[in-house]
Amino acid sequence: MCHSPEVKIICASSALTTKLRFMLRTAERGANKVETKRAPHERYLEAFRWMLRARTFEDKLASLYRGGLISGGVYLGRGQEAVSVACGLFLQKGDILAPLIRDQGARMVFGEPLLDVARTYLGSKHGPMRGRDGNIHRGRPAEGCMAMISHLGAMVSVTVGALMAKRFKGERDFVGLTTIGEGGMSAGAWHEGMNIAAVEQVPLVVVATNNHYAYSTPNEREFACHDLADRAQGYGFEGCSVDGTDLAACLDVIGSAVKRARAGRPPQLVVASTLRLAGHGEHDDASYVTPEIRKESFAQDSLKRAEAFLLESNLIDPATLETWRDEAAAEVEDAVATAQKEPAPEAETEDWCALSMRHLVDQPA
Ligand SMILES: Cc1ncc(C[n+]2csc(CCOP(=O)(O)OP(=O)(O)O)c2C)c(N)n1
Ligand SMILES: [Mg+2]
Repeated sequence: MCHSPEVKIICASSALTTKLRFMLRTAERGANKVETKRAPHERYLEAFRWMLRARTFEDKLASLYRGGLISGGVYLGRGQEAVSVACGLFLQKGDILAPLIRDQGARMVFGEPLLDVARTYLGSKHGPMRGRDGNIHRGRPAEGCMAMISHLGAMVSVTVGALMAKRFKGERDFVGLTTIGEGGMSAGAWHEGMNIAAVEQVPLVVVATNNHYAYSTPNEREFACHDLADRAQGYGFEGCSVDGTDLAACLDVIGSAVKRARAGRPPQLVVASTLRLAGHGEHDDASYVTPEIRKESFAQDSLKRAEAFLLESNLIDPATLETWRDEAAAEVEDAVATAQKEPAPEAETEDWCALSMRHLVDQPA
């Protein structure tokens, strides 16, 4: 469902999949006349590989956590990779990304090295948080990737502030993108951030993932409106919904929202529907998720869906898929093995600042 006449056309996800399938088949034939149609095909494949990398890395983190090798929490984006990868894929140098706990995909696409992640979770003193934070508060602000303060709405204001700073400096053509869970959409900080974003008309995209739970609280105990995207209008945003399990739809809808924000339209809200296919964190067995809800269409696994589509359409063969899996696993193993060999921090002897690494701060004191 879309809330602006201009965006109506992009929001019918099943029609989109049909359109993409057609484009992919056409592109596959390789005729010259399809040259202009190649972008969606290549974008889809690129996105799928990022999803695969994110899932492979997170599966490894889960296994390290179960083996007692990670202290602190491990929070995964399993099932939300299509949304998260699409969030990173349309950003460019000079943009701002403020990711949350389920955004391994977006982080990687926006340039976060795997080694940063491995070092952070494994407590290496060479990590961006110098081994002082065990999970998701890492960032590279000098490169536009904000370090997360909280999952519950704090990052909207931070992103608005970063965008206003860019405006004051006379920069052009930039956008900021931050994410939120449906639970976070009811936090006061989120409301304040959304309001000021529209007042200041900053080029912002907020991608909300309704994964149907905020920890163990189900949707019916979280909000009473019909469609969370309806809230966009009240803030002065343009709003849109998307099936978060459908990679083609996520690419189209989130890509279009980024394009509109960059073109100077009002701030954009996209609400994606999924099911969280993990516990809130790896400490949580999610036993409160009912068998009925697991049968809903929003409970599909976006990675499996994309994989089935690629195989069915003969866009990749099983051997290629296996190679991609092996490559992703090798990258992950490599990053983890490196971080595991590195020393832990020495709190008494080291310099310290809020980000733990002075060179990551925009303007060192
Ligand atoms: C004030 C506060 N209360 C509770 C928490 C713990 N907490 C972090 S995320 C979260 C649930 C968020 O749900 P949602 O916004 O739907 O995001 P999801 O986890 O589903 O991605 C909770 C309870 C917190 N970080 N801060
Ligand atoms: Mg949620």
